[in-house]
Amino acid sequence: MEIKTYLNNQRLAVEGALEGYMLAAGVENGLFAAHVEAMRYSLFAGGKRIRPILCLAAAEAVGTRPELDADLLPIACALECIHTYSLIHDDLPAMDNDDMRRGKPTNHKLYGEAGAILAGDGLLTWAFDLLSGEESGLPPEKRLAIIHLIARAAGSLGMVGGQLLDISNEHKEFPFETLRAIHRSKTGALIMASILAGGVAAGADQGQKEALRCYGEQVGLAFQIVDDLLNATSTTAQLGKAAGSDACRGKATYPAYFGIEATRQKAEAAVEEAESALISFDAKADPLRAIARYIITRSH
Ligand code: GRG
Repeated sequence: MEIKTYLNNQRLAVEGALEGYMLAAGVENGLFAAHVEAMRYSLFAGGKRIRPILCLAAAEAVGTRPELDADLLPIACALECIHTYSLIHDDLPAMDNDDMRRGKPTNHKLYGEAGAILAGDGLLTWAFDLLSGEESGLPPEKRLAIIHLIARAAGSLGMVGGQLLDISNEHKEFPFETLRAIHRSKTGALIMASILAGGVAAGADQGQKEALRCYGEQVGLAFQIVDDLLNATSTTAQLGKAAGSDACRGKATYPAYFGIEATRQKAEAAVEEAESALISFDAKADPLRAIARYIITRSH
């Protein structure tokens, strides 16, 4: 399987669906046009769409029902909306105060702080609109389970809590376990929820859910380790956002604890564990396997 082609096709499917749902919601014009423009600016700014793609790939690994993708796309899109909201808020002056993201000015640089806060709020709320609305044909009990696991992952016990833990520990020394807790909640929780949501939608049994959980844990870890490595070793032009910003902000990172080479080995080990977690799955899990490999070779 050619992973680049697969990722590109899935990305286009997610982007097409996002466009379609936005048009159908009828929010493009009228009184709220400026707000929707700010939401659209970040939503279509060139993200990799890795969370929605993981969601679709996890469902593919578990089941082959042909209409599954159509049922799942609103859920995949909701995950991307939540991720985009988190980046808009993360870039705000009150948080990381970043001017550039994906090679473009950050949301608040164009729409002001209030506009960016509300663009993030709008995306987060729209995500739950998509999860609970008419767009998906999944049965209500599956939808409820998915909404619950995504809400848990995005909220105070997941991404929001992790962000606060991260910010409040800047310029402080703390044990490595705290760094793992920051990563697990700030970055890992939404990645895990994306994978489990796909599994639940496809009707994963207990054993399959457990395997997906192990895979998600390791892929989330690899993703964050690589993010730390890229921040430490790439240029701003390569990243499309400020390189070296972790060190400037006094953020603890894997390279700060272990050095670059040992950090690379840890990323490789996490990917190998992610692959092992899928041992009981057949070839339908090949996209999940390839995504795990892609994560440590990505350049931005
Ligand atoms: C504001 C509640 C709140 C949370 C923010 C996600 C996040 C929490 C902060 C972003 C900081 C950061 C660099 C985290 C490391 C991993 C990460 C989420 C990277 C960005 O995700 P990608 O690489 O981004 O999937 P693209 O641009 O491809 O969408």
